[in-house]
Amino acid sequence: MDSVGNVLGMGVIDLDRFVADGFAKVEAVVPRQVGDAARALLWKRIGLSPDDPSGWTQPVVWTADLTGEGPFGQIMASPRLHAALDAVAGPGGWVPRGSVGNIPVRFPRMAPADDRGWHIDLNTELPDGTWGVSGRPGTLLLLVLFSDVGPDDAPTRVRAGSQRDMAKVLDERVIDPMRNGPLFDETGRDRPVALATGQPGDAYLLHPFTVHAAQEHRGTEPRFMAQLPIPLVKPLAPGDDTPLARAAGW
Ligand SMILES: O=C(O)CCC(=O)C(=O)O
Repeated sequence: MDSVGNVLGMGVIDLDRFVADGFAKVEAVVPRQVGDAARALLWKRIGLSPDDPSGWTQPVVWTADLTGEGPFGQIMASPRLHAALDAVAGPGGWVPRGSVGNIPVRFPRMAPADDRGWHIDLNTELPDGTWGVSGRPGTLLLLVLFSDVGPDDAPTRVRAGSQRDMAKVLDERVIDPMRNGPLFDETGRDRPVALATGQPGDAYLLHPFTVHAAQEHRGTEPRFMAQLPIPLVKPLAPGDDTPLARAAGW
């Protein structure tokens, strides 16, 4: 167990798992009721109803929280979330943000969207303000659940341990993810696949190199989840002494 984790993350995040698998769950960053309140706001925002499936006509509806209103602000201010981020990135190694950002709502009972490819998220800002992917990432990925997500409810798929494979193929160069689909598809493909299941208020921290993908919704209740980058104070690099660096195999 990491010494930082012993002090800051104990009981919040399993750092050994994070280092081995490239992701770990943080249960109840906020109480379930806060996650439920966030979902209620999101239903209004997308103009659909949990009680009227006739309106569920698209496999994915994108919404967002850009202001940190109510429950979203509570989530981003969560002491449990902050402890987990301190444990993974080192105390003060990440930049707080107040809103949860983009939220794909995935609906059941229809042909799935064509957005289920294996990938890692954009992690490196270029001087012109555009983003690419590199082995010196400036972000890690946070997923926050706002609905009950079981194995059939379109949980994000995660190739456990794939961050180590990705660390070997990336370097200082910033690449365009749109031109590197086959690389992402291939990297870590023999790794076991884990599912980001849980309940409203649960979260997952993903290493910026961990390969993951959306999937079809085979359940009955729409899945609400935020996916947001958490900025690092400085880009991750070999020689760093954090669980993030150790997870990369450096
Ligand atoms: O499960 C999802 O909806 C997509 C998750 C994802 O691909 C991401 O966070 O980048």
